[in-house]
Amino acid sequence: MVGLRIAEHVRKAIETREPVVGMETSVFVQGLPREVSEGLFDELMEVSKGKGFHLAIVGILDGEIVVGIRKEELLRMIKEGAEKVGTREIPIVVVKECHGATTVSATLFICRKVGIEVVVTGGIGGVHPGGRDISQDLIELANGRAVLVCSGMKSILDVEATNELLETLQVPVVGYGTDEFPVFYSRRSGIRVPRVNSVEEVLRIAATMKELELEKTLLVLNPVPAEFEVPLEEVERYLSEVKIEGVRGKELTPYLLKELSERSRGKTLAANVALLKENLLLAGEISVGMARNCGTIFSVEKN
Ligand code: PSU
Ligand code: MN
Repeated sequence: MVGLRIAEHVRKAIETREPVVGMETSVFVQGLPREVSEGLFDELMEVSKGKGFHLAIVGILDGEIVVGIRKEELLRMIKEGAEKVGTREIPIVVVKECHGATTVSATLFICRKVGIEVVVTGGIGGVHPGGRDISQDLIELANGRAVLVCSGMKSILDVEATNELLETLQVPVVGYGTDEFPVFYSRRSGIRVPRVNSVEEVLRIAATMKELELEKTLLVLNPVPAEFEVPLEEVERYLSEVKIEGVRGKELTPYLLKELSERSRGKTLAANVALLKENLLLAGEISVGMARNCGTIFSVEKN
């Protein structure tokens, strides 16, 4: 039997249809420096309490899948090390009884199993230039229904190819208050996406997906706040200075994030933290709205 532990408050919230937002652990373990992760955990918990929704951070501890990990558990993962885990790595980490820091794909997969419909992150994986390294995230977005709030993906990825693949996979994509696919630190990429202007509109699209039984994840792209934006040309300049030879596979994302933060003197890190908070606020509003609407537009009965 696979070990699965759901934090009591999260279990109750799912059962009584209170708002819950799921979140990955890879962003804390591989994506940010340790000191930042520690403070951010508290801040995000405060946000969720203040706004009246539950935050369920997902990870794997000693092979047990945990939905709603506690701070000391996150700190253990950071200290003792945790494998970066996409959906396909879940069974391996479970059997080997080690720690697993979930990425977007694994988090969406686990949230779907336990009934969490809104998930938040900073950035998703995508198609790397050359087209041979394609993130599991994209496949998982096409595997089942949820709403995922993020700020796009890093501009090192092939944004155009990623957007095309999302179309191929029939994943609905909307820009929240923007007509352009945001690229993590930067608000603009030149690649157009359909715009939504309110949480209400997001909720209606999600409800329509449910009614149509379109079993895909609605990708809500929320650009980094303007005051924290690092312009695309600047990010590209830093990236051009980074040597990536020899860094492969799942090591690449964490390596690039660290290099960028050093080269920008912390600007990309500040942007990363700011967008995570903003994305959680938006995901929270969406989850609150979904819980409120439950029993009305969300309970479309099948004949
Ligand atoms: N992009 C970021 N920060 C991150 C990630 C992506 O700016 O922490 C993480 C997320 O967990 C995402 C994963 O799901 O990297 C994608 O990794 P890969 O490209 O190896 O699939
Ligand atoms: Mn990859």
